[in-house]
Amino acid sequence: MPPHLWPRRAAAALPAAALWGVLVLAPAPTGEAQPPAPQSFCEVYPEAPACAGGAPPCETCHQTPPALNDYGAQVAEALLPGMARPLSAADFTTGLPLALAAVEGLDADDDGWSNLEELLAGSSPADPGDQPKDIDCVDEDEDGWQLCGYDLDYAYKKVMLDFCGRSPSWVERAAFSQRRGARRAALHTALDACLESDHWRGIEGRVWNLANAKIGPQIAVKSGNPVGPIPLADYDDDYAYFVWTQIDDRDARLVLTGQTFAQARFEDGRTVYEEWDRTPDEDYALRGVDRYQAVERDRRAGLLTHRWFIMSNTMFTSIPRTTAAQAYRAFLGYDIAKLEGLWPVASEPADYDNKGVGAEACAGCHATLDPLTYPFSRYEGIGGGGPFSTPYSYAPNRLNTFTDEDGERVKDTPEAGVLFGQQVADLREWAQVAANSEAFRRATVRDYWRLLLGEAPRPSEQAEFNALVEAFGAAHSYSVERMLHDLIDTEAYGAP
Ligand SMILES: [Ca+2]
Ligand SMILES: [Ca+2]
Repeated sequence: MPPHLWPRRAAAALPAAALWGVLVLAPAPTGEAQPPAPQSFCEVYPEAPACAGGAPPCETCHQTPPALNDYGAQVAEALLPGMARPLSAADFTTGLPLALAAVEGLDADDDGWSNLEELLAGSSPADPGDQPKDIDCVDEDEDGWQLCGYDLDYAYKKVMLDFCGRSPSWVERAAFSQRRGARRAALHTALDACLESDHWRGIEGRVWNLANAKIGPQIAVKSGNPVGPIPLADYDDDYAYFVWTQIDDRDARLVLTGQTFAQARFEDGRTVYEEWDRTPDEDYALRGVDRYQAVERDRRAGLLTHRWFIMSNTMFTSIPRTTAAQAYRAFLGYDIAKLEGLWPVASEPADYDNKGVGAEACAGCHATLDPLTYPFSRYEGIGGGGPFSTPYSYAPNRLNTFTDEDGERVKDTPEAGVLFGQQVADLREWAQVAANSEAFRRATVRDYWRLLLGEAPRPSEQAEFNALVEAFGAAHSYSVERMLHDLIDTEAYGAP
């Protein structure tokens, strides 16, 4: 399958994996979408772009499942004709390859391309508006890059818009186009320049806003400037630190493992980031009680121990499951509430705080979530655990002060926990394991992919996405900027 026949947006926009989940879990009485269909389909057409992500989108055969589209209807008609409906899953699986073969030469959407041509090209056999692109693929003679669906002039405009926040002027576009032979290099020069723009990296710029879901700002309890009515912590520290880890070729793992802080200042027309490091006492003296960072250096773990993160998630709880769940979701891409990233530990949940999490309905998630949470349990939330404690600090014995609320056993809660099946002694180790995980690389690259392409990678884009994820931890040395240089070279980014 020559790549130049792959149309850019063959698959439909629905999140296919999510939809499959629904189908598999909820069998319908008649005329249902068949759970084994995706697998069987991909056994017949392993080279189809729709199968690059493992399972094709439901829209290959369905409108809204279980309703069939025109191609699905042709397949259904050819499937074991004469046999009583509904078919069993076994009959379906046996009959499907023959039925698919029987309709390969037909043209369900009457657009001039046979069903087989469309499946192999990745266009929809049920949508006449979606057709294989038959472009003569030419090498750019100067550097051997295949243009295929990729359009350098288009990519240039997109880079300027995405990273600089403006369209290129007519003069810039003409100058770019005239650099025949050197446009690829010029594209990356433009990216380098735009990565310095405030649109991209400035206060409230695109990278800054990428942290919104991780930080969860609430002005009502913000300290600093501006200040809310109940100032508890300043999330500007968190935003500045996040951006600082994502720019200037820094190692993005610092977002979880770093032991310093950063501040952002607007100066001479642009945002400047500065790393800083002070003891809690020094920071208290400088910035005051409602803003200082209270965790000692050797107990810090990037944003996980920033004051705002602890304040807004741990709040008043002894075993702060919300904090761990947010860290897992925001930085590793797993939402435990959606049963993602489950690595249950056999002896858990031990329910040290007597919350009833061992009940059948809860135990499934809590066997993962509780051991994930223990390393967070030594960091004070709002007000701390007792009259002599320091809020938002590391306090190894803090759980002793929760026995009135949560019972005597809360004191036995270990500080050690388990992340991805791996034992971790404390939050520092938790953060190291997290930052070095495939999940972290995937979640980080996916953040930028979504930011720049507007949605998660499509099935036909999985191969390019996976290559980026792998390179992020290898050739890119965890530099977001180096990863972005590869991202703008993908077909997904540069094909109109
Ligand atoms: Ca067709
Ligand atoms: Ca078509």
